Amino acid sequence: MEISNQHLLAWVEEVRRLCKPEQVVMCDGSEAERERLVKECVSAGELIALNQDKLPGCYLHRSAPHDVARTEQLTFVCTPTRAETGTLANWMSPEDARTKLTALYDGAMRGRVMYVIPFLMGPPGSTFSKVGVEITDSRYVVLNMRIMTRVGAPALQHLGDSGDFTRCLHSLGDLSPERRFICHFPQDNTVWSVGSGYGGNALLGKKCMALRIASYLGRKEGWLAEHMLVVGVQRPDGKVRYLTGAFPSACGKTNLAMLVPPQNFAGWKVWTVGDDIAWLRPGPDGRLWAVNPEAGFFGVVPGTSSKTNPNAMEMIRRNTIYTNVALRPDGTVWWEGHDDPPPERCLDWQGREWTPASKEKAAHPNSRFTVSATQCRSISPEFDNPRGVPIDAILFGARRRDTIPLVFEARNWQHGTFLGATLTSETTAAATGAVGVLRRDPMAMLPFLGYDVGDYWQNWLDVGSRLTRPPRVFRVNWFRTGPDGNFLWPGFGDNMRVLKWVIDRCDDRAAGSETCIGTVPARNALDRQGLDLKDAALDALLRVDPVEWSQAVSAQAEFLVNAGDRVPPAIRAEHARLAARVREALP
Ligand code: SAT
Ligand code: MN
Repeated sequence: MEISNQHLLAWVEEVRRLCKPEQVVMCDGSEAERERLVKECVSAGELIALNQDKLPGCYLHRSAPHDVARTEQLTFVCTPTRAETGTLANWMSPEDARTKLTALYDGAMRGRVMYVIPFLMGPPGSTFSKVGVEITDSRYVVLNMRIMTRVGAPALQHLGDSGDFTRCLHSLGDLSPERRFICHFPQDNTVWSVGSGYGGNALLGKKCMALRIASYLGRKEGWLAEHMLVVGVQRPDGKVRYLTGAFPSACGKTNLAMLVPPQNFAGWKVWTVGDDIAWLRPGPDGRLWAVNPEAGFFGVVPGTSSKTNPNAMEMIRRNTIYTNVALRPDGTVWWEGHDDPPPERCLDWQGREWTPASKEKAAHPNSRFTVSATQCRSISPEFDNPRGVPIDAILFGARRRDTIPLVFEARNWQHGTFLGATLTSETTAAATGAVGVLRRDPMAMLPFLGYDVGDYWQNWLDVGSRLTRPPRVFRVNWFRTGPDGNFLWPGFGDNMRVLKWVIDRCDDRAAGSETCIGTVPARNALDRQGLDLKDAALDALLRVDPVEWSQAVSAQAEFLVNAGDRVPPAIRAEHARLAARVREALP
């Protein structure tokens, strides 16, 4: 492909001299390119062709066994001063990072092909959209980026002669965690990643650019880059309201984004705009507008079934790259939670013989599908709209077995910002490390912050102050458990019942009950038709226990200290107000 942008060409030349590849290939996003790369990957063993009758266009990739999730401890924000990165993200000085990584990149592509991928994040022709260019020595990365972003002409057209693009450099290196670094240079609009071929570490348009770098750009330019799904909820009268939801990785964003309402919700429909990332800007009308910068879905596979996500099951039957799932003898794939029972025998995610008697899981808990958004039958007609969609409600959700009710509403934007700021969740397999550990995850952005968290909260407040019709803000929790340890709420399609209450609140037609933490649904305001949920279970789901909450308030105080000295006074004030209300509610 002919590229005439001098800034781009100069950077490619600079990287070529450093990495010393045998060949440089400019990616154009064409079908011919895809076919060529797939063929090469299959003969090199980087992809396994699946049963093309049953799963047309589908392939399986097995990653290195120690390279299966984001490695947060090896991810750095490299600002000139430590204070700009703040206390919650890992900091490395730009000089140290450049020195360390330059040594690792030096000659790293010897004898290999260096691919140059111009990509656009966001719809073509949108003022929201941003161009990135990823240089990589991984064909798997090229194939995934082609699905997850708009590659080639849309990016080059958007860029024109400008040098305004995110420079994303990636090399597999030797895949060793000892020599793995994911470094962000927000001031230079640059990402350097080496030593991993896994999703969020290697597909640099996603978390690295669209969240860490974009959050920094958003602060400079007055908008928000968030770890959020975006959906349109259509009422039986045809009116669609849009909402976003911030949840940590592997807490069900993809399932919620593709939700199919239960039987008795005739006329209701959920439209998918995005399942992972939202870019949000105040519009001239005083509302908050959102686009999904991505073009595909990189979803968690285990647990995906016709019950939990029928739209996804249909979507991943063709043209899908599977990473780290199990392979059945007939060339189809399987995972824990699949519709089919465990196969008598198969190959696990590492290619080893597996039977139901095996101790380990067949699919890795963080195995993934990569698939184009165009294949999703619930994709919103507004998906590509350069204007974005107007947001009426924002949900903050996380995994919490106690304390947090199924849903409650914030008093206003500032209180809503506080709810997001103090989000706490149990960790999942999406990052390496222990699973099920409670940690603070402000706005579900802990692993993706591109600058100091106090400044980040201030940007939320500043954006809010420019909205004359701000979205309402809600906290949701599908994961509360009863005394037996089982989930109290069925989740999945039944989450529609919560969405309906949220939408009805936006229309001022759902009853709420005031508590010390916010407004929970009035007992009969939550639609339980067709659901076998006893009053006692509903009460347990909606219960606000002041004793539990006074512990939560103390833990929040500690966290607000750890968050550093740039925490906005408005956030501290919300905390003080909550503390006072909880104290009053104590028996
Ligand atoms: O691997 S990714 O970071 O892209 C997915 C996730 O953890 O949310
Ligand atoms: Mn995510």
